[in-house]
Amino acid sequence: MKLRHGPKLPRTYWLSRMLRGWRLDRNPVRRGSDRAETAVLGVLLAAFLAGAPFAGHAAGSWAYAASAREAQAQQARVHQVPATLLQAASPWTAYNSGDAPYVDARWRAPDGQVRTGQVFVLSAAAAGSTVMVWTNQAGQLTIPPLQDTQVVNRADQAATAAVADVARVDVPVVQPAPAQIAQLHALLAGAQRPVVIAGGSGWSAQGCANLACFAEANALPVACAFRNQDVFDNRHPNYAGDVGIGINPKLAARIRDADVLLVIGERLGEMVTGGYTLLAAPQSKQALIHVHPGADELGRVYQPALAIQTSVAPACAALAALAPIDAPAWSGSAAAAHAEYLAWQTPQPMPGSLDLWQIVATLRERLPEDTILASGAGNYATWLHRLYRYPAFRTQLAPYNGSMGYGVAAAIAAKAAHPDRTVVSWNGDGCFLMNGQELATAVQYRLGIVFVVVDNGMYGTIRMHQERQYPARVYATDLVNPDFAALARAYGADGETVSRTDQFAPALERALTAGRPALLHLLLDRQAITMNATIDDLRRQATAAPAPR
Ligand SMILES: Cc1ncc(C[n+]2csc(CCOP(=O)(O)OP(=O)(O)O)c2C)c(N)n1
Ligand SMILES: [Mg+2]
Repeated sequence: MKLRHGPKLPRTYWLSRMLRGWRLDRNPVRRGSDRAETAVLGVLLAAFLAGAPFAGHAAGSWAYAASAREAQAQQARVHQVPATLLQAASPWTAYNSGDAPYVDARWRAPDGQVRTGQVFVLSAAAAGSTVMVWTNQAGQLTIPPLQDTQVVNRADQAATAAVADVARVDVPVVQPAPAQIAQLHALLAGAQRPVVIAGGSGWSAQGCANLACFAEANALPVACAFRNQDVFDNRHPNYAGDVGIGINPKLAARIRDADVLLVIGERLGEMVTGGYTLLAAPQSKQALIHVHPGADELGRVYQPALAIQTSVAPACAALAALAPIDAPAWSGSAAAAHAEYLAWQTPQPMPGSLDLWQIVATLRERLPEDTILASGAGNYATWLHRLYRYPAFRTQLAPYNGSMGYGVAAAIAAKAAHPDRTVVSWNGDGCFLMNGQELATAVQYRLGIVFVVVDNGMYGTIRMHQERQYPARVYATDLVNPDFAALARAYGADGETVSRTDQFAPALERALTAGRPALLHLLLDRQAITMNATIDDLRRQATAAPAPR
């Protein structure tokens, strides 16, 4: 028997409508009416199957009417409720006509819960005032006619969700055992060539200041772990450089030759150990003092001479309070390490008309001290890591796990959290292609970020590995890129192409003062694949002496 259906509606429509009715039965709000609808549709279907053709028609019409009723019901659930505004940033100055002033706000909803989210405010509403929050359970944003102090909840579901917010869990602070700090002091007092490596989680501006105080009092050279370069002022005379990809060979030698290695807060993984070569595992030649909050990390790969389980902040406070070691055997080593760090930044020639050494030097000179620099993963980032001097805590956002595209998203979050600070997002072309659509978010929230895209037309890092391991066998690493500057303009951001070094400083100036997102598209010579070798160099070296597999 052939199934028939109502006018203009395919039979699958009303069959699915029935199924939907059954599903909605579980929804306490809709339960009653949908059960009735389902029952009626069931009767009509049975009649239709029993040979009454009109029943198909009636079922279709019924389903149609039922869905209209449902839409109406959803509409009815859009309602205004009074809420108490607790805090709201001033609205943005109008971006362009028709643009809505969204601000971050906190308000107390009628159920007593405190909510946070982006809200739509016509004029600055004072904390404590009652505002109207519009909710819409269907998930569609409804913009009501606005009056002063009227607020629309954009995080639509948040104002009406029946579930409580997830409680914040603060990780307990673990204090170092005083006896272990005394042991640390004794080990250090007996050292000839100590080196400190700082990194990991749990840092604060105070913790960083305490570390600096400890380093100064004891003339210690301090290196920062991979992509944790902002826990020690890179301009400090005791700064020795960063321990990660593309480490300064002189710093690597200093760490290998150290007799006491004090590692504070950092996990001893592949990046910070030069692939487990700077320290022999499991028993390192250096007497290892490992200060870390996680019991699981201590002794996991390396057997330390002293393992101190403690949070970073109290550890640094305890170190700062230690009596300085008199006339240390290593005096002068911090200054030597810092000189080697500076020498490592001496500009080297690179192919093409765009010189990234000079460009990062321009960033160094021009950017305010509290600028946040966000980057992703790729060889393009090595110029930034090696040449930028991170001056203060929380000025570097970079993926410890090497995830590409991080520089875009991290910059957006940073600028949203710190609208008054300069934020630069430093990306490769491959990286930017992974998250570049978030330019729309930056434009939407009027986040004046400077996006830099270093475009070498390829996944350069992977090409580097190909040339080292399989010279001249290029596979799937070329990229066909859009005109990134034009793309930025299409999003509503500023966009400029920079193909020569001398164009960069004025373009940066315009981007910094644009008052909205701006993208600088840097056209890099394809040969500039690493900081010290071109594609041709790598190919030549690999052909002359094939890399061990
Ligand atoms: C999400 C993700 N995918 C893949 C990789 C592996 N990977 C590391 S660097 C890289 C290429 C980066 O290309 P680009 O951003 O253009 O920088 P370049 O190396 O050319 O300087 C790839 C694919 C990664 N780190 N993260
Ligand atoms: Mg690239």
